[in-house]
Amino acid sequence: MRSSALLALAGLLTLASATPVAPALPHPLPQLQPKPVRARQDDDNSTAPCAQVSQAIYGNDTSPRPASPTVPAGLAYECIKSIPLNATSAKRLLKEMPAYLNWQSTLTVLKDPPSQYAEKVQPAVDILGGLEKLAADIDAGTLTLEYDFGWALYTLIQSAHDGHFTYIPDVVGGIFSYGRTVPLVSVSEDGKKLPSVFAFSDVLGSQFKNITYTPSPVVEIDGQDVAKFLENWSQYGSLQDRDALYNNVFYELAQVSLGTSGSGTGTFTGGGRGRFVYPGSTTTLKFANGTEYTMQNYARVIQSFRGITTGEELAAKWFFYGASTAEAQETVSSQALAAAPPGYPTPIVPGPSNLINGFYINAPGYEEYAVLQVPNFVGDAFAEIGFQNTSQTFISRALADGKTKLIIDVQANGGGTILQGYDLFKQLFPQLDPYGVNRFRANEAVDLIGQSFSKWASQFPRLATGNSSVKQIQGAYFDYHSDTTVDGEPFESWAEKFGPVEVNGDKYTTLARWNLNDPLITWNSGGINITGYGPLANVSQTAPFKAENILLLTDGYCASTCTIFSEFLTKQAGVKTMALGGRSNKDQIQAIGGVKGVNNYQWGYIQSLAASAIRIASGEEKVRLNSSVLRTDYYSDVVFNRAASAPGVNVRDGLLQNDTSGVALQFIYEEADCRLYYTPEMTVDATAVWKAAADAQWGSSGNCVRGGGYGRREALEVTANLEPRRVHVSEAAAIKQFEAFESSLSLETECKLKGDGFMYP
Ligand SMILES: *[C@@H]1O[C@H](CO)[C@@H](O)[C@H](O)[C@H]1NC(C)=O
Ligand SMILES: *[C@@H]1O[C@H](CO)[C@@H](O)[C@H](O)[C@H]1NC(C)=O
Ligand SMILES: *[C@@H]1O[C@H](CO)[C@@H](O)[C@H](O)[C@H]1NC(C)=O
Ligand SMILES: *[C@@H]1O[C@H](CO)[C@@H](O)[C@H](O)[C@H]1NC(C)=O
Ligand SMILES: *[C@@H]1O[C@H](CO)[C@@H](O)[C@H](O)[C@H]1NC(C)=O
Ligand SMILES: *[C@@H]1O[C@H](CO)[C@@H](O)[C@H](O)[C@H]1NC(C)=O
Ligand SMILES: *[C@@H]1O[C@H](CO)[C@@H](O)[C@H](O)[C@H]1NC(C)=O
Ligand SMILES: *[C@@H]1O[C@H](CO)[C@@H](O)[C@H](O)[C@H]1NC(C)=O
Ligand SMILES: *[C@@H]1O[C@H](CO)[C@@H](O)[C@H](O)[C@H]1NC(C)=O
Ligand SMILES: *[C@@H]1O[C@H](CO)[C@@H](O)[C@H](O)[C@H]1NC(C)=O
Ligand SMILES: *[C@@H]1O[C@H](CO)[C@@H](O)[C@H](O)[C@H]1NC(C)=O
Ligand SMILES: CC(=O)N[C@H]1CO[C@H](CO)[C@@H](O)[C@@H]1O
Repeated sequence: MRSSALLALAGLLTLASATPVAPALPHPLPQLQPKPVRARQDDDNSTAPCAQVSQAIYGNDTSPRPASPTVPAGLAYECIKSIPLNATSAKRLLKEMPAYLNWQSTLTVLKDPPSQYAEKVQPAVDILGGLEKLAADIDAGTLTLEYDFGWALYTLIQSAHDGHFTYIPDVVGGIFSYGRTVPLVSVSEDGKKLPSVFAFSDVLGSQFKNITYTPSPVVEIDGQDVAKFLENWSQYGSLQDRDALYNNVFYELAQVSLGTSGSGTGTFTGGGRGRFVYPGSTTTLKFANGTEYTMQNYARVIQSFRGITTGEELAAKWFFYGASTAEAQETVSSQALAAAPPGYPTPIVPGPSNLINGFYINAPGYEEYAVLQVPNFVGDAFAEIGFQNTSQTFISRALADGKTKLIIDVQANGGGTILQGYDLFKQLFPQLDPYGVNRFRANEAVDLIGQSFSKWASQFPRLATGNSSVKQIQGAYFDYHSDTTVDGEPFESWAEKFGPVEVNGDKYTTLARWNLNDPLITWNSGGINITGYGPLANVSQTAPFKAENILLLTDGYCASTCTIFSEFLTKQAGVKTMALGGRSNKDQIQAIGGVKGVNNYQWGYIQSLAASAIRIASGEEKVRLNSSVLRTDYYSDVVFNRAASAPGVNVRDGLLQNDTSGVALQFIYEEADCRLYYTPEMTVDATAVWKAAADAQWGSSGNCVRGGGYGRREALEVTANLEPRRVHVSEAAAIKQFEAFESSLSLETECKLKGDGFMYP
C-alpha cells in the first residue's frame, strides 16, 4: 500500500499548476487585439495548433523551457481539440470505471435525489447511465475527438457536485489549465444593498482612496448579463450549494490565505476547478459606465511540448493509452508557501502553514472577541500535531486574556483530517460525545475486502505498538474491530458491520461511528490523540465558551471534515451559523455548501485494498478472492493511466443523529441562521469580516440579510458605485503581498491516499 501511495503521489506532484497571475486592471483600459491564430493546415505541420504551442514556448529547439509557460487560451484549445479520439482506449476506460464508481456512497441517490435537493441545490444525474451513453456515442461515431470525450466524461462526474467525487481525464487537466487575468468580487456597497460585481483591482483602489475614477460595476460579460454569466460559470465548481459556488467564482482572502490548498483568486480566474474549463480566447467585461475591457485568456502549459508538431504526437507522448511508456516529465515546480497572507492581521497564536490561526479583533469595542480562523483541517500530512496545539494554545490564551466570545471562521475550509474535526469539537465541548455516524455503500468488493482484512487482523492484538504492516490492515475500516456501532459498542463480526441494510432502494453497511478510544486512533489521525479519549480522557469537562458565545462563520465553502465539525457544533452543541456572500438576491442561504460525505478514498487506495485482500488471504480463501471481482475488476490500470490526477470517490455518507429518513446529510438542505453580504472592505481586510459578524451576532446593529432586520425593508438597491474608503493597510503593501502570494500558488496538494475528509481544490 505504501509503495503505491508513493507512486500516486509522485504522479500527482508532476501536475502542479499555479493559479493565474492577476495584474491590476490597467488604466486607461487598453483595447486588446487578440493575437490572430493562424488557421490550421493539415498538410503543413509547422502551422498546426500544437506546433504553434511548441514554437510559442521554445521559440526554437535550443532555447530552454520557461519555468511556467503560458500560451493564448484559444491556441491551446485548438491544439487540444486536434487530437483524434482513441476509441479503443476510451471504451476500455468506460468499462473499467464502474468498479470504482460503485464505491460512491451516493451513486443511487444521485439518480433520484430528494425533491428539496433537486429543486434548491442540484438536479439529478445518472452517472452509470452517462457512461453507457458515452460508450454508445463512441460506437455511433458522434464522439471523434479526445477532448470532446474527456470533457463529456469530466462534466458527467463533476455534475454530481460532490467535491470528493472526481475524475479528471488527461486531456482535460493533464496538458493545459486555463485562466483569466482579472479577478472579480461581488460586494454590497454598505452591506445592505444587493451585491454587484466589480473588478477586484477597482475595489482595492477604492479602498485606498488612491484612484482617480469611480469604479463602476460589471454589468455584462461577453455580452451576457453578469449574474447569468457568473451563475452559469459557477456551476463548474466542486461545491453543491449554488450560493457557495457563486462565492467561489470570486477573489476571497480566506482562499488566497491557503496558497496551495485553496482555490486561488477564484474560479473566474482559473482557480480551483475553474482551471479545467476553457474560458474562450478572450473575455469582455462591460461596465455600467459603458466602458468595455477585453482580456486575453491564457493557458498554462503543463507538459513538455518540445518537438511536438501535431495533436497525434502530443497524445503519443503524453497520453498513456497502454502502448507506450511516458518519458520523464518536465515539471513546473511548486513553491513552498511562505508569505504572510494579504488582508490578515498578525495572529496571536499562529498555526502551521496558515491552516489555522488564532486572532483577536484589534479595534475599540471588540475586546471581548477571539477569532479562531480554520480554513483547513490539515489536507496534507505534515501539520497534525501543530494544528491541534494551535487551538489548544489559543483557547487557553483567549480565556486567560478575558475573551468571552469566539468566532470560528471556516471560510474556504475544504476539510482535511477527519479526526482533527472531532478533536477541535471536543476541545470546545468536552462534555459532549460527537455522534458522527456513517455508512458505506454495500458493494461486493467492500464485503470481500472486509472478510479478508477482518480475518487476518484478528490474529494480532490491537496495539498502538504494532508494526505498520499490521496497522495498515487493523487501522482500516475493513477490520471490524475499528469503529463502533451507533451505540458505541464494538461490532462482533465483519458480517455484523457489513450488513447490508436496505435503505431507500439501495444497500448500505450497518451504521458505524469512529472509536475514539481505539489504540490505533493515531494511525488515522495523523498522530494526534483525541481530546477527551484514550490518553487525553482526563481533560477538564468544562466548555471554554458557552454555545451562545460561539459563532460558526462560513462562506459556504465548508466541505468534508468541515461539515463533520459543523454538524457537531450546530446539532449537538447548538452553535449558530452565519453565511457570507451568495448570489445577488435577498434569499436565505446555506452555511454549509460543500460535500457532506464524511470520507473520501482515492481510487488507488481502493485498488490497493483489493490487492491486499488477496495478498493476505491464504489457502482456499486466496483462490476464491483471486477469482472474484477483487481480481477481475481492480486489476487494470487504465483508470489511472488516463487520469490527470488521482481520481476520488466519496465512500462514507454522514447521517443525522436520531435520523429515521435514511437520507444522507449530502442531500439535506439547511439555511444559515444569518446571512451577510460581503462589502468592499471585507475583500481586502479580514478584520472587517469579523467585526461585521460580531455586530450581527451579538451587537445591536446587525446586518443579517433576513432575520436580523434588513429583510423587512421594502426594497434594497443594487450597489451603484463605490466611494473611496480607507483601511489600515497601505495599498502598496497589499498589492505586494497579493503578488507574492500569486507567485507562490499552485493548486494540486499532496494527499493522503486512504482519504480522510478533504476536498481537493
Ligand atoms: C504531419 O504530422 C503527421 C502526423 O505526425 C505526419 O503523418 C505527416 O507526415 C506530417 N506532415 C508533414 C508535412 O510533415
Ligand atoms: C533560439 O532562441 C534563443 C533564445 O530565444 C536565441 O538566443 C537564439 O538565437 C535562437 N536560435 C535560433 C537559431 O534562432
Ligand atoms: C489506442 O489505445 C490502444 C490501447 O487501448 C493502444 O493499443 C493503441 O496503440 C492506441 N492507438 C493509438 C493511435 O495510439
Ligand atoms: C468605467 O469603469 C471602469 C471600471 O471601474 C473603469 O476602469 C473606467 O475607468 C471607467 N471609465 C470612465 C470613463 O470613468
Ligand atoms: C453554461 O451555459 C452554456 C451555454 O448556455 C451551456 O452550454 C453550459 O452547459 C452551461 N454550463 C453550466 C455549467 O451549466
Ligand atoms: C504548542 O505550542 C506552544 C506555543 O506555541 C509551544 O510552546 C509548545 O511547545 C507546543 N507544543 C507542541 C507539542 O508542539
Ligand atoms: C509485522 O508484524 C507481523 C506480525 O507480528 C509480522 O508477521 C510481520 O513480519 C511484521 N512486519 C514487519 C515489516 O516487521
Ligand atoms: C498519544 O498518546 C500516546 C499514548 O499515550 C503517546 O505515546 C503519544 O505521544 C501521544 N501523541 C501525541 C501527539 O501526544
Ligand atoms: C486527572 O486525573 C488526576 C488523577 O489521576 C486528577 O487528580 C486530576 O484532577 C484529573 N484532571 C482533570 C482535568 O480531570
Ligand atoms: C491470481 O490469478 C491470476 C490469473 O487470473 C494469476 O496470474 C495469479 O498468479 C493469481 N494470483 C494469486 C495470488 O494466486
Ligand atoms: C437524539 O436523541 C437523544 C436521545 O433522545 C437526544 O439526547 C439528542 O439530543 C438527540 N440529538 C439530536 C441532534 O437531536
Ligand atoms: C494615483 C495616486 O493618487 N497615487 C498616490 C497614492 O498615494 C501615494 C501615497 O500617499 C502617493 O504617493 C501617490 O501619488
